[in-house]
Amino acid sequence: MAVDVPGLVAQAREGRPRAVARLISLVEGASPQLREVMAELAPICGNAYVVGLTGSPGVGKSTSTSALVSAYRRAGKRVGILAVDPSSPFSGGALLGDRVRMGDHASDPGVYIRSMATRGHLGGLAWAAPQAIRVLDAAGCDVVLVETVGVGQSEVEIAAQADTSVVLLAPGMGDGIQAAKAGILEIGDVYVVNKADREGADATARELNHMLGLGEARAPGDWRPSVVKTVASRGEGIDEVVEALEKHRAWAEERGTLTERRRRRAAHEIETIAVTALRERMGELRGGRRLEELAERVLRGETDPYAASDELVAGLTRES
Ligand SMILES: Nc1nc2c(ncn2[C@@H]2O[C@H](COP(=O)(O)OP(=O)(O)OP(=O)(O)O)[C@@H](O)[C@H]2O)c(=O)[nH]1
Ligand SMILES: [Mg+2]
Repeated sequence: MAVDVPGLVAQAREGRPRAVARLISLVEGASPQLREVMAELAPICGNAYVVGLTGSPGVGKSTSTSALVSAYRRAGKRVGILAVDPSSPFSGGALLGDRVRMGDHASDPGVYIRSMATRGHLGGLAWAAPQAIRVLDAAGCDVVLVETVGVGQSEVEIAAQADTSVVLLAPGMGDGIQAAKAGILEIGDVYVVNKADREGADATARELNHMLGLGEARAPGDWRPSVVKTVASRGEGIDEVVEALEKHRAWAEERGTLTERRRRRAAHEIETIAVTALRERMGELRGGRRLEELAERVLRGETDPYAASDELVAGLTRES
């Protein structure tokens, strides 16, 4: 049954949670009306400030997110939360836990909470998350917090595409090395050493500062990532995190980095959608006659695999 997309978008803009949820389901489920949804959203997007939070499991991302939401709510901002789990095909585990931890905010009409599992999606995370962010943006969220579970390549990718990306660590051996391995030291604009109530927080912050300082020499005016210590479970240090976020945002706006990042995010989105479309077309072709015919001609020596592939690729774009 066709959904009244413009009506739904209008309701979402009024801040109706059910309309927002409905729209996210439409984009997440790759509904046939996905294109219509995206076209409606396009002119009303671009106001939300997107913050990515990433870090090892259990480091305190959800607790920090919840504390950040409280801080933003006190400042009168509307907040969207997107928890993305790229390793899970279910919106189950993480969601349940987060519901509990986000409990304070679940009934707040100024807060949208959404969990998203992306394994099994064509194009994965890169494809689904930005579209859900667009919905939250269009729904009038001033800030969208994107929590990615884990520190694998796809998490790092998603975090790197935020306006500001926060990397969380906790005191303890090996976290620094893990971070370096995952390429996390390149993507953080703000580093948070959470669980600062535990032993070793100062050492971790020091180690982090040291590692961040070891990178290439920065040109004057370049962003120097900040390192903030927090006890998220008690809300300690959260105001400092907000301050660091604001500082990075102001810097990024002034330097043009914000626009640059958003352009890169859009380019990545387009590329992902295009590659997904091509892959789908390719899949259709694989079952069809075109590829068979070309293979036959290669067998007969009438053409070579390169020329045949050129023909196939040209056909892919022409016929779509
Ligand atoms: N001691 C201490 N515990 C904390 C702190 N922040 C969070 N925790 C606890 O650490 C555990 C994990 O916190 P979460 O916020 O769920 O961590 P997460 O990074 O979202 O975990 P995943 O989503 O599973 O990757 C919970 O039991 C929290 O109560 C802190 O500052 N100090
Ligand atoms: Mg979590």
